[in-house]
Amino acid sequence: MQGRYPRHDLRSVADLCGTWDFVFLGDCRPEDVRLADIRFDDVMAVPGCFDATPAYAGKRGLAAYRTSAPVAAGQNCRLVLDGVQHWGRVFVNGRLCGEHVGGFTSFAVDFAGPASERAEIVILVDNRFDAARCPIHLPYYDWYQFGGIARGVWLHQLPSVWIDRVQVTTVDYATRKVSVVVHYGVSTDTNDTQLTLSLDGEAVHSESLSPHQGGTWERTFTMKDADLWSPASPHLHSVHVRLGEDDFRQRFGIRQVQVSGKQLLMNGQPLRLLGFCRHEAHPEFGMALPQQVLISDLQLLKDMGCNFVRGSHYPQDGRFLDLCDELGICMWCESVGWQNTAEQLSDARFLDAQKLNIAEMIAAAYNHPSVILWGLLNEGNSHRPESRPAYEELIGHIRRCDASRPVTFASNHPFDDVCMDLADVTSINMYPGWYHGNLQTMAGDIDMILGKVHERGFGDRPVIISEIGGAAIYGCRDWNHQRWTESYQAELLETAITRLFRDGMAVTGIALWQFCDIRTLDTMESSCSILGRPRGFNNKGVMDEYRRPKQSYEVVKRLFRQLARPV
Ligand code: ADA
Repeated sequence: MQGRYPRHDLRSVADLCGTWDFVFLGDCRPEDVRLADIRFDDVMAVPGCFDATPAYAGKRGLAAYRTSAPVAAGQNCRLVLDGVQHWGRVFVNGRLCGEHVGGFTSFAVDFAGPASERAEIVILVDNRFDAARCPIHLPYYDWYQFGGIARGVWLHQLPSVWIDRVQVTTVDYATRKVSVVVHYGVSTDTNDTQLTLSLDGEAVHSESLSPHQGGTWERTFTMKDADLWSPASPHLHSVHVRLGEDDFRQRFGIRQVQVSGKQLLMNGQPLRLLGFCRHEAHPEFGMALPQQVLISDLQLLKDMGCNFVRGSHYPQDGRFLDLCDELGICMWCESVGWQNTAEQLSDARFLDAQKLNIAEMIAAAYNHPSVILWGLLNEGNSHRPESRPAYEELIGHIRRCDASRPVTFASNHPFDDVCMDLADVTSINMYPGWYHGNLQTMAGDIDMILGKVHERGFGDRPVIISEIGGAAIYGCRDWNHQRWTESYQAELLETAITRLFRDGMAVTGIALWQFCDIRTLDTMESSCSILGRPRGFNNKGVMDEYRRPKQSYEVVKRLFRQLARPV
């Protein structure tokens, strides 16, 4: 991912975003496609979701995209694709170079530079549901899974020794000690390759390496007097590494997130997280949000006094994380998942796809100081003992990829969860006043659910209410003040926030469900069938899908701003 600041001064990187050739091949298997027979008859925006355009609205099937780019003949090349929804196969000059499962993570495809000076790139993209091919995108999930090359595409030309990524970890915020790990690759043995490193523009280290194969280089540095990152003062720093002919710039923040008893601490200070669950969705753009929408979403979050976003239910765009780093919004990043069953959690293919998704999510988001929590398996079957091995395996996998952040999962089983002890932070989804009870019984239901969490011993650490909310149809106002009206939703959210943050409740955070309305699936075979989703939308946003405010917007804003004030 190129990101919001220049990653490379030396390496040649071409941005391939723009207009690509396109054809919708429909109901055809990728294995049956002969590249030479593809007749491109249309064009499509990259990044973009083809089924968010009126011409292909609602279509599921195979599509082909094509572009071409200049390359230096014979040079090693790397194509970086930040998100192909939700399965992709990449060809360069007619040769198969790689494929990828899962739509929300960046992947790279390497190829030796062609003899010619142009690379023709063709990508087959499939947005159909096929659990065998793509086990982590299942048809019953409660959001519309758009298709297309939904995030950026970049063509890198690599020298014979190159830097894959640079990871910066705060070892000790008090002394400003950070560790820098450089992951590098080698195509030709090289002696005496110079590595130089600067921090915030100042050269701090230089040495000679003889890399014969890919590996890692690591060293710690103390950045005396450097500013720390926090939501209130989101200071950022940068490391620039030069290795032979290649270079890499990485932005980072100095901050540590720790669990201490019932508190979540950042740099020793307790955090109170106030925010929303957010899908990356817009009726006109699908899941390929233009920069302007990312920025305006953050403006709205800030306006409401939020300092927290739960990225439901998949890794969010790196450009959004860049903005969170700059604006001081804390992020919960989670891998793709939704109400996965014990049977799915026992399936090796599903687990392998989850592990890949988790590893890619963490590699891409590792350096973002805004990311404070890793999440997984939203509302999985964590109440069934058969699911426990999967939770153990996947949580262990997260910790092996990154031991520096706490791990959590949103559970909808506060009474009978059997995996909760595996997490560092207890996170509970609940819908009092919406799926059960009413506005009068709601406060009592919240107390009862939280009481149960404490009784079962899961309140001895930070507790986040990772979903709570109710739906309102934008513009629906009625004297009866019943479900689906804006006033019912506004009162429901007011009750939820005031009850959860009244003295003595001691929750660490809240992620209201949800930021804005989102298109969802059209099915009867799901816990969230179309009959409970008027217009085909999940209408629990405090804004509609075009970010027009409902009555609850001002309510949340008033309450969050009060709660955000230092006590
Ligand atoms: C669940 C789920 C959300 C959404 C919500 C709802 O808690 O995690 O994705 O489906 O319910 O609106 O019912």
